[in-house]
Amino acid sequence: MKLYTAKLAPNPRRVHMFLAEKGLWEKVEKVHLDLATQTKVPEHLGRNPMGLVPVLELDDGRFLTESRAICTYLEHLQTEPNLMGETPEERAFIEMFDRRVEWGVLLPVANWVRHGHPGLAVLEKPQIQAFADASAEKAKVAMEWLNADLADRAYVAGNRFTIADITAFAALEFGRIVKFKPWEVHPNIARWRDAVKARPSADAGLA
Ligand SMILES: N[C@@H](CCC(=O)N[C@@H](CS)C(=O)NCC(=O)O)C(=O)O
Repeated sequence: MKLYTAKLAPNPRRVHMFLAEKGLWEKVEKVHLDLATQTKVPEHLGRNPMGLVPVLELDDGRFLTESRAICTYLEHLQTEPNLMGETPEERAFIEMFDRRVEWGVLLPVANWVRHGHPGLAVLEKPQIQAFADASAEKAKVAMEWLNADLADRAYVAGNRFTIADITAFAALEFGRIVKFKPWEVHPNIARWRDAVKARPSADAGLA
């Protein structure tokens, strides 16, 4: 398998962490693309018509896109450690929390960074500062419910580490580009982030 990916970008980072947690990091060849110059070219559009990463090329030559779909595939390929739920109920709740942080945290943080940071102007045309500002507000509001959710459990989806923690962590790490550091004001987020950051998978793909 071959992963078309990029350093520092949040969706690739979700897959990097997932691979590392599964012990599959070394088994997948990584091809790092420059997001400014190598994703909207015919070669990559042939892999993903949206011109985005990550893309997992399977051994039969098919291209799998969408971070969560890639993770679902990897979860079935390598069942331990389980990151997406064992029972129907657990699977559904983990998916609920994962989608909640994907749409409620990652999306506003990504829009804040992409529309607000000059370094991302090459990817986001036009960059709209008002949208960055509105997204920043949404991200800050999201931290209120995330911090409250984490008051009575260790991790985003319950008392064990799951894909939902990977998504939330990747989102907050990306937010550091705009100096978003909610762990400095939200104690439960701080405690949770320390625990996730201490996992070896947190550094996967950064070197
Ligand atoms: N829904 C997709 C989103 C993928 C995505 O937005 N990838 C970004 C990096 S985080 C990208 O390739 N950006 C390049 C660009 O915007 O041109 C997923 O979950 O994988």
